[in-house]
Amino acid sequence: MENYEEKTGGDVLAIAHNGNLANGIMFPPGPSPIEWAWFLYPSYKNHASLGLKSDFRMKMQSLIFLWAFIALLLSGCGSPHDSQQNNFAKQQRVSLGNVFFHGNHLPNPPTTEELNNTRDRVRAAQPWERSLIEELYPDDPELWVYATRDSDGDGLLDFWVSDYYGRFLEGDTDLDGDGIDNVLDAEPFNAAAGKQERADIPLQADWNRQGKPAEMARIQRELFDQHRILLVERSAAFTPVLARSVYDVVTRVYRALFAGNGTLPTLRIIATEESSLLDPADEEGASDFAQVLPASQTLEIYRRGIDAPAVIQLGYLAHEIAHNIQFSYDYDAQRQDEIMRRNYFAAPRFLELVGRYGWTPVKIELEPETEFTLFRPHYVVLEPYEYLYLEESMEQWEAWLAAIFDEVGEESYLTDERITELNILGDYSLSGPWEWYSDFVIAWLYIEMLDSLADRCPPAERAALGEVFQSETVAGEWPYFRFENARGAEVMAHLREEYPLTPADASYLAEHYILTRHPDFCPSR
Ligand SMILES: [Ca+2]
Ligand SMILES: [Ca+2]
Ligand SMILES: [Ca+2]
Repeated sequence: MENYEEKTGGDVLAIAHNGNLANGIMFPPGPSPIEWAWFLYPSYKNHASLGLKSDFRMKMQSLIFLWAFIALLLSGCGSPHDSQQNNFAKQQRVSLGNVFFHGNHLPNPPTTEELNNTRDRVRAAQPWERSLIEELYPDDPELWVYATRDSDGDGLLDFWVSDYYGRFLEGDTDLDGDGIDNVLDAEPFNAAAGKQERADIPLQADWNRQGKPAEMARIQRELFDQHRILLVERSAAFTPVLARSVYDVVTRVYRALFAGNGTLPTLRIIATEESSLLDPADEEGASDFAQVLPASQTLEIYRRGIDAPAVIQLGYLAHEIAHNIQFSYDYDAQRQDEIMRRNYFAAPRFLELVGRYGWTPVKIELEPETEFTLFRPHYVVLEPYEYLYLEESMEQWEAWLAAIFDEVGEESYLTDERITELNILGDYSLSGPWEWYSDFVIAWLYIEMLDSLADRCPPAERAALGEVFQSETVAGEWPYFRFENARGAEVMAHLREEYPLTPADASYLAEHYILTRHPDFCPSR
């Protein structure tokens, strides 16, 4: 651990229990470590495998290096470099065909002039921009065009790209500039086509017309008509269970927020996708449940999240929508524009809120290498802060947690008194104030659900249920998250006040999400 921190200058982002730590991974040359900061990587991850994002890039880079090396060795005898790369390039194009909704048109192919211009612009770009785009799309100027194109010339690029393998993400939310959002536009790459009379669920995404189960179609219709949230399938399908979980989180967990046809300006789309990474078969992405993309106001749910037990879906969806809520504290047109243009985040109101619970932002200078003008890598976030919690840095907390883990072992780790008395929920919650807050939302929700059983279940049985729920269901998905540690934390009063659960909703959720998994407890009277 010490060795690791020394090598990385203290910017340890991999979490203490990740086996990869032993190798002492260093940050790759190029953009400074701020880009890997956890803030705006609001993915609800498996707590056992945190920090892997910095590994991805290393692996990607060594992979590219390996291809080049093999190609050099074998050039002339049927190069595996080419076939590997072709496969990769093919995946990029398949992914573009699902970027807004399943089977959307592909972008218009570049003209010769566009290709030449883009080659020139890449050649003239800042070195860090040039090397990243060349790594992401090796020898593929057509993809360079898509990554740098601004179809309607409004200054917002058509796409953002994931820094990990370059998966294309929605950038300009109406890229052809015809006034219809991409996701509602039957022809998102054609300003002269795809318009509708009014912004409605389009044919290509309408579950009613696709013959989905009536309950799913009703949920999609209600969330869109009343709350302006579109449920949309991209590379993966919704399940009836997931649609129900989404519906219950919006209309019950956040009932007060969405009451009276309420909307959240920072949540527009909830989409299902196979993976956060380009290749769904890539194990590295397999532990991602879901993620919020603030620029396009989208919550993406991945395979792990789609297949998770319903009560886990309830938890990570509440966590992710809490991120949309965090962004909404400071939402206005100008801030949204800054996020969409360059991923610049300013969140004074949210920081003031978490400041009441021990979080202190420390202003830092952004490195020049975080400025991208040619294209927009998603995880390069311009957030001019690092954070202290109870006056200790994230690295100090991580080292402290790791020492306790080493001392008492996995079994007793999160029940250790030093951890419980500070109401620490787990490793991920100490990666920054954003995840800390969202993890407390899960804990608050689960505790409210369990407590709602008070009228039908004696305290000892409820406590036993809580233990089994924690150790069997929750720890099965998130081994380093213990919601019970939230009991007594100061922020719980804020959450109760901000998101008041009605007794009817709390007991409905307990019944349908917890007791269906643990039916031996608390029989109804
Ligand atoms: Ca544009
Ligand atoms: Ca459009
Ligand atoms: Ca159009």
